[in-house]
Amino acid sequence: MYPESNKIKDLVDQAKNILIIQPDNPDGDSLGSSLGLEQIFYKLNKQTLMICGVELPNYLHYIEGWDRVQQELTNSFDLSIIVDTSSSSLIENLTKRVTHQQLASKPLIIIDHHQTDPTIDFATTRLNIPQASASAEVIYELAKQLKWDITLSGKKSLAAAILSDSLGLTTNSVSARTVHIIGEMVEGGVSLAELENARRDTMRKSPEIVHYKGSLLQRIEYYDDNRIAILTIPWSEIEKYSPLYNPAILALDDMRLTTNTLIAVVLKIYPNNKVTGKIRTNFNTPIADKLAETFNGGGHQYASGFKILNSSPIDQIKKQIINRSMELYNATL
Ligand SMILES: [Mn+2]
Repeated sequence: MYPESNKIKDLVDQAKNILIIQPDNPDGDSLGSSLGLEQIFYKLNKQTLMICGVELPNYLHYIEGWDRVQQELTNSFDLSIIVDTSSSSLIENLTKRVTHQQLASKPLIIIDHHQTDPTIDFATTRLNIPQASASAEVIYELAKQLKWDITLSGKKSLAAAILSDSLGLTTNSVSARTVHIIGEMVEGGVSLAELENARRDTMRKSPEIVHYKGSLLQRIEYYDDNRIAILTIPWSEIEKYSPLYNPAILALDDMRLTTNTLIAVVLKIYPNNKVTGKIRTNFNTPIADKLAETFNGGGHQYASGFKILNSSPIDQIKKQIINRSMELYNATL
């Protein structure tokens, strides 16, 4: 039993209208976790509203129910739950729609699995299990401990979330328990083939995007004997292609799969000197979180990100990434 479970049960028992919140960088885990909670609360006769500060990207549309996630607060709530982040910088867009004050005036639960220290400091209770492969895994365990029933559709959502964050049960954070949980879901009627098929369908790209991917791959820069791969995406391309496909996702896997490469970074350049970085590292190079922290970002050992406002010129950022990466992996070799 998690120490926070009973507290969470009390808060849910007392609530009628529950707001379920995803971070500004929604992914398969945050979406599947939200939908899983929605289904659990449905069985408990609670009203729910799922919200996210940004529009859900197309590649998440394979998870059934994504279209129930709203961007505006259309109902009052007496309890809110943030899934899959503890970082205040990842709810900035959201707080344009639901103010800090509104959130802080009602009980707030955080359910997360990130290693980084929390910066959302007004939560009533925070259930954070860094060993878990996904927030959805934490939600499944919590539901089990509290004997909350999960509908088949809720199990499908949670399974999709775990498979998404664990890259099909292959990341370092996958424990025997993670695999058992997926087993229990399959016993409960979830078809992994069906989930994977739906996921692959959304990976189909238009010829235009396939060609764009080709141009991205040609622009990848390699440093330090190919150990570091960096790709820069300018605003003009973000504007043109992002609605169709996330440009970073088009290139990251190929970057990581280059001979000798340990670390892959995609930098996106936005107007007003804003730069974001998406970091992925290979097995045996668990430094992604530390590299992100150099820029006040965070995340996991193998996947992390950061955001810089008032950024210095991009070449300087690259230099910083290269120097810090070398420092970090040379220390682990
Ligand atoms: Mn997650």
